[in-house]
Amino acid sequence: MAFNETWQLRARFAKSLSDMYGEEVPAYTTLVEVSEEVNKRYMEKMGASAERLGSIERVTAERHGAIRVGSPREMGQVAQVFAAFGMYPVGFYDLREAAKSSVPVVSTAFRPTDKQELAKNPFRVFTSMLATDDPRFFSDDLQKGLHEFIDSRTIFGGELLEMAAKAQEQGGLDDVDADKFIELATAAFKLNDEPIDDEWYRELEAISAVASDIGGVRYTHINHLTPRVLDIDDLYSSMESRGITMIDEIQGPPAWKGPDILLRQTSFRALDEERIFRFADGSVGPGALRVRFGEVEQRGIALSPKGRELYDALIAETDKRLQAGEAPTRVEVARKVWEENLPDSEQGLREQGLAYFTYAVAPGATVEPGTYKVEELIAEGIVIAEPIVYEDFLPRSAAGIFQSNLKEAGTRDNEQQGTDYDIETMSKIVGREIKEPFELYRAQEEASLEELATNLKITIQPTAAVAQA
Ligand code: OOG
Ligand code: NI
Repeated sequence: MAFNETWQLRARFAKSLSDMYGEEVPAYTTLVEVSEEVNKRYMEKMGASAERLGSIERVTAERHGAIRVGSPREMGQVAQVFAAFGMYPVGFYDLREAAKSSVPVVSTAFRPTDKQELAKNPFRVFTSMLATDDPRFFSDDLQKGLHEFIDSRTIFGGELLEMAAKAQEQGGLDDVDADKFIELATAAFKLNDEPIDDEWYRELEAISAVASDIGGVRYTHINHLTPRVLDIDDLYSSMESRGITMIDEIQGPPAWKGPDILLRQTSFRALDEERIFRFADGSVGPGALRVRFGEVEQRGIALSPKGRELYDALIAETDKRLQAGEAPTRVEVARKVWEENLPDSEQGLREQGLAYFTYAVAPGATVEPGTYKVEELIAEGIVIAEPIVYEDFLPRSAAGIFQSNLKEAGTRDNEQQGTDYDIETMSKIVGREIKEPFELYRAQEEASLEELATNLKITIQPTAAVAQA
């Protein structure tokens, strides 16, 4: 009997969710097809350099999912399921603050954390929890109603959780168990056709479509699954020419002549989906809801804290100039701001300590003993730098994606004091320590520098990115 290692379970889970989601949302299948065409075109155009931020095998299989849960209990359970797939919580995102409209959730992302695991299969899931106790969104009565409703449902059943624990303990599962586990885990995220209570759903929807999507139904479901492309501008125009209307712009960094950093994302609008409702008069029948959408992403280089600070400042500067009417679109303004402020080469990013890289000895290279700066070794052809790809999310883009797909802004009472959440409180909720993205990238760069020093038998000065606190 064959044994499925953790990463194999993860790859099977990602594939299984993708197959299910393709049946639920046919436009997703179109998006995946177009993404594959775009990546093929890009490979043909760019040759080997196309794979600088990940092998084509990795990128082709790469997806992120988004799911939403209603309580700390559900968050803890989903963390147990993801741990079985080698996916651990990384990063804290407070979308209540990042969004202009009413998005009452706090989030983390579950993903593999080490380099080899990411290379084998980087499946990650952006996971949001409804902040049911935040009085800016929910009155005392509603809070009570929400708690009762959510506490009375079971999304992750006992068998699924037991198998998850076993998979985690053994570092995988044999074939028979693996089949069952993948089936149960996939089913937990399947769209359910149990009638939805119309009155309750619409009451929450008036506050936020995100609240009704999470707290208005007895199940959860995949909200979206996102393929990765190597050229998101090509993807955007290819989708439009197929007659699929995309949101107004690509979120995150603009297209420009320098290196891709962080994450660019775009989506097409949520579609009205017909679902079965139970109405106040007791009758059962179809009604429309609109919560799911298609999204695509392009990934760039991971930034250091200093790089991230600069990125945030560039975004603020872009907003300012856009307000002042400098150019008609945000993307045009952003491109100018980027060209004025960001180094347009990987070398520039490294020298200023703005982004993370790994370093390896060039084939056959040797060097006299001594103390060196990594940049001089690169200049002499002794060392090769590879960018570290950004594996996480951006709160403002996430809020933008949430928002651009809501029909209404919803309601929110800013006179009330919001409930505090941070990475520590969220770690308690998840039941595991949430890792800081920067720390993971930094550790990766540091480890590669140590290995380099050992291999070349020299001393290497810390890079500008690693030297940062
Ligand atoms: C999650 C939205 C965030 C992203 O890619 O930034 C997200 C959601 O809609 O539940 O997926
Ligand atoms: Ni997403």
